[in-house]
Amino acid sequence: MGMAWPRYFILTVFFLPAMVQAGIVRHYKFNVEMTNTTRMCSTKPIVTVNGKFPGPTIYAREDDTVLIKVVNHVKYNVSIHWHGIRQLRTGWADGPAYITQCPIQPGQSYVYNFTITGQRGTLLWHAHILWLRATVHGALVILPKLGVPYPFPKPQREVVVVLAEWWKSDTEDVINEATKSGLAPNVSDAHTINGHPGPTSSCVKHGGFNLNVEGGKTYLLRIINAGLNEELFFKIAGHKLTVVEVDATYVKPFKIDSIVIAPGQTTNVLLTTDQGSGKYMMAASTFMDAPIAVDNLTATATLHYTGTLATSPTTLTTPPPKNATSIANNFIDSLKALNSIKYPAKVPKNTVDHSLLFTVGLGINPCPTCKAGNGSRVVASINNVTFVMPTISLLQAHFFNIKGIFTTDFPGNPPNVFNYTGPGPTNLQTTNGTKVYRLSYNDTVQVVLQDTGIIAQENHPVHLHGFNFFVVGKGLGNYNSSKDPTKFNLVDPVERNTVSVPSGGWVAIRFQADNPGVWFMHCHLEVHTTWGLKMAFLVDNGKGPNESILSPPKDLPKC
Ligand SMILES: *[C@@H]1O[C@H](CO)[C@@H](O)[C@H](O)[C@H]1NC(C)=O
Ligand SMILES: *[C@@H]1O[C@H](CO)[C@@H](O)[C@H](O)[C@H]1NC(C)=O
Ligand SMILES: *[C@@H]1O[C@H](CO)[C@@H](O)[C@H](O)[C@H]1NC(C)=O
Ligand SMILES: *[C@@H]1O[C@H](CO)[C@@H](O)[C@H](O)[C@H]1NC(C)=O
Ligand SMILES: *[C@@H]1O[C@H](CO)[C@@H](O)[C@H](O)[C@H]1NC(C)=O
Ligand SMILES: *[C@@H]1O[C@H](CO)[C@@H](O)[C@H](O)[C@H]1NC(C)=O
Ligand SMILES: *[C@@H]1O[C@H](CO)[C@@H](O)[C@H](O)[C@H]1NC(C)=O
Ligand SMILES: *[C@@H]1O[C@H](CO)[C@@H](O)[C@H](O)[C@H]1NC(C)=O
Ligand SMILES: *[C@@H]1O[C@H](CO)[C@@H](O)[C@H](O)[C@H]1NC(C)=O
Ligand SMILES: *[C@@H]1O[C@H](CO)[C@@H](O)[C@H](O)[C@H]1NC(C)=O
Ligand SMILES: *[C@@H]1O[C@H](CO)[C@@H](O)[C@H](O)[C@H]1NC(C)=O
Ligand SMILES: *[C@@H]1O[C@H](CO)[C@@H](O)[C@H](O)[C@H]1NC(C)=O
Ligand SMILES: [Cu+2]
Repeated sequence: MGMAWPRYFILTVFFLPAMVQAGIVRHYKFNVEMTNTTRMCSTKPIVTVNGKFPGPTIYAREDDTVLIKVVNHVKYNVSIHWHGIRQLRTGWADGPAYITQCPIQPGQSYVYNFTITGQRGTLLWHAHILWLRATVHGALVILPKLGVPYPFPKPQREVVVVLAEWWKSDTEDVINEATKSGLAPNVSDAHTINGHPGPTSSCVKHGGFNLNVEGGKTYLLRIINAGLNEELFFKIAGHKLTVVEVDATYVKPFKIDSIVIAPGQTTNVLLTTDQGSGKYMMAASTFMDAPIAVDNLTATATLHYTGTLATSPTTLTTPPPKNATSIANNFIDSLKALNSIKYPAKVPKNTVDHSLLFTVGLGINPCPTCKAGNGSRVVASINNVTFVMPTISLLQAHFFNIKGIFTTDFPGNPPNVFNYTGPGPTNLQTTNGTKVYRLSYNDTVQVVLQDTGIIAQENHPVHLHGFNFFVVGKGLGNYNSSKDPTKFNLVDPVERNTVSVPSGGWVAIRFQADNPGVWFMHCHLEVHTTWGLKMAFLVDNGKGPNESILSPPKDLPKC
C-alpha cells in the first residue's frame, strides 16, 4: 500500500489517551481543634476537624490528587487515615500512627498527598491514633470520572449518612481508665446519625437529623459506620433499601429491609420515596451476637416527605434485636461483586503464593498494677501475637533501613493447633511482639481469619490498609483447609476493605500484593485494636519502574 496513515487516524491512536481528562488537584485544610458541642443535652469539648461533628466531607473524582493540610491545634498527637484509599506507592499518606508515619505533634502540620486510582464510591477518613476517631471522622466521596455514569439509575440527590457513637465522658478518659484497670472500657452512651442521637430518655428535646425528600424520587444514601466499637443495623420505616455499593466497590443490586454495617465499612443504597407523603423513622442500633456489653440505645432520624405537616405522626420502626445474626447474614450473604464488563471482579484465581491462617481473638496477660482486673488484663491477638506499637513508624524503619524496630517473623499459621472455636486452651496468655509478615511484590495472598472462643467468641470486623480484598468464603466453626476451599466463590465475591469475621466462625479473603509498603491489618473495633488485635504486611518493592515506594514528603512528621 505504501500510503501514509491519514492524520485523524494518527491523532486518534496516538493522541487520544493524552486528551482523556486527567484528574485535578483538590486542596483541603483540616484544623484539628477543640470544639464545645451539645448532643445529650449537655455541653462538652470534643476534638473536631474544622469545628464539625461529623467532620467535613471530602469530595474528589477518580484520578484526582487530593492534598489535605492537617494542622494540629490540640494537646494530643494526631494522625488521619483515608480509610479504603489504596495509596498506591504513597504509604506515607496512609495515616496510622507508628505504622506509616510518626504522629503530627501539637502545633505541627502535615500535608497528606495521594492520588485516587481505580476507585470510586463512598469511603471515610478518621483519626488513627488513641481514641480520637470517636469525634475526628467524616465522609470521603469519590465520584466517577467526569462523564462516567453510575451503573444504576442516576439519583435525584445524594446524601451522606454518618453513623457513630457518643460518650458523655471524654473518650480518652474512657480508654485510659480501662487500660489502667485491665478491664473492658465503658460502652458509649448513645449512637448518632449525622451527629445526632435523636430524642432519648436523657434528652427528649433533641429532634435528630431530618432528611427532607420529595415523593416519587430516588435518593442515594452514602452510609458510613464511623463508630468505634459497635456494628450497627440501619433501616427506614416503610421503605426497602436497594444496595448498590460497599466499601467503594459496586455490587449486584438487591433490595433489603435492614443493612448491617461494621465500623470502617460503607454501604451505598438507593432509596425510592414511594410512600407519597409522611414522616418515617430511620434507626441505627447495635448488632452483637455474643454475650458482651453494648450500648443498647437506638439512634433515630426522620425521613420527611415535603408537604407533610411537622405535627403529623412519624411512622415508627422496630430495629432488629441485637442478637439477630440471621438478619445480619441475610444482608452479608446477598453481597456479590457487580462483575460487569466495565467493572470485572479480578479475583486471584490460580496460584496462591501465601496461604495464611490467622486466629483473631482475646487473651489474658499478667498486669501487676491492674487492681480491678485482679492483676490481669484483657488483651487481643492475631496468631497469639499481641502487637506492641513501635516508637517510630514501621514504614520509616523499612524505607530508611533502621534496624531493631520490627521483626519479619509474624507467623503465617497459629503457633499451636487447638479447637479454635471451642472454649480454648487453659493458658490464655499471648506473646508480645512487633512482627510483620513479609510479601514479595504482587504475591497472591489468601488469609483465612479464624475467630477464637478464648474468653468469648465475637464478631471482629477486620480492616486491611493498602488493598481491597475479595471475600471468597465464610463459615462457622473451625476452617477446614481440605473441605472449605471447594466452596469458595472465585467468580463474583464481594470486594471490600473491611470484613466481619463471624462470631465462632471464619472468613477467607484474597488479594494481590501489588502495592509496596507497610500495610496495617487490624480489628476495626477500637477496643480490640487497643488490646493488640493488629499486625502489618510488609510488601517489598518490585523490579519495574512503577513498583517502588515513592520517597517520603519533606514534611513527614518525626518522632
Ligand atoms: C467551652 O466551654 C467552656 C465552658 O463554657 C469554656 O470554658 C471553654 O473555653 C469553651 N471551649 C471552647 C474551645 O470553646
Ligand atoms: C504530591 O506527590 C506527587 C508525587 O506523587 C508530587 O509530584 C507532588 O509534587 C506532591 N505535591 C505536593 C504539594 O507535595
Ligand atoms: C465508666 O462507667 C462507670 C460505671 O458507670 C463510671 O463510674 C465511670 O465514671 C465511667 N468512666 C468514665 C471515664 O466515664
Ligand atoms: C440497656 O443497657 C442498660 C445499661 O447497661 C440497662 O440498664 C438496660 O436494661 C438495657 N436495656 C435493654 C432494653 O436491654
Ligand atoms: C436473642 O435474645 C433474646 C432475648 O435475650 C432471646 O430471647 C432470643 O432467643 C435470642 N435469639 C437468638 C437467635 O439467639
Ligand atoms: C477479682 O476478685 C474478686 C474477689 O475474688 C472478684 O469478686 C472479682 O470478680 C474479680 N474481678 C475480676 C475482673 O476477675
Ligand atoms: C507486653 O507489652 C506491653 C506494652 O504493650 C507491656 O505493658 C507488657 O509488660 C509486655 N509484656 C511482656 C510479657 O513483655
Ligand atoms: C470444638 O468446640 C466446639 C464448641 O465447644 C464443639 O462444638 C466442637 O465439637 C469442637 N470441635 C472439635 C473438633 O473438637
Ligand atoms: C501463646 O503464647 C504464650 C506465651 O508464649 C503461650 O504460653 C501460649 O500457650 C500461647 N497460646 C497459644 C494459643 O498459642
Ligand atoms: C500481578 O499478578 C497478576 C496475577 O498473577 C497479574 O495478572 C498481574 O499482571 C500482575 N501485576 C503486576 C503489576 O505485575
Ligand atoms: C476436614 O474435612 C475433611 C473432608 O470432609 C474431613 O475428612 C476431615 O476430617 C476434616 N478435618 C477436620 C479437622 O475436621
Ligand atoms: C507524641 O509523639 C511523639 C513522637 O512519637 C512522642 O515523643 C510524644 O511522647 C507523644 N506525645 C504524647 C502526648 O503522647
Ligand atoms: Cu475485634
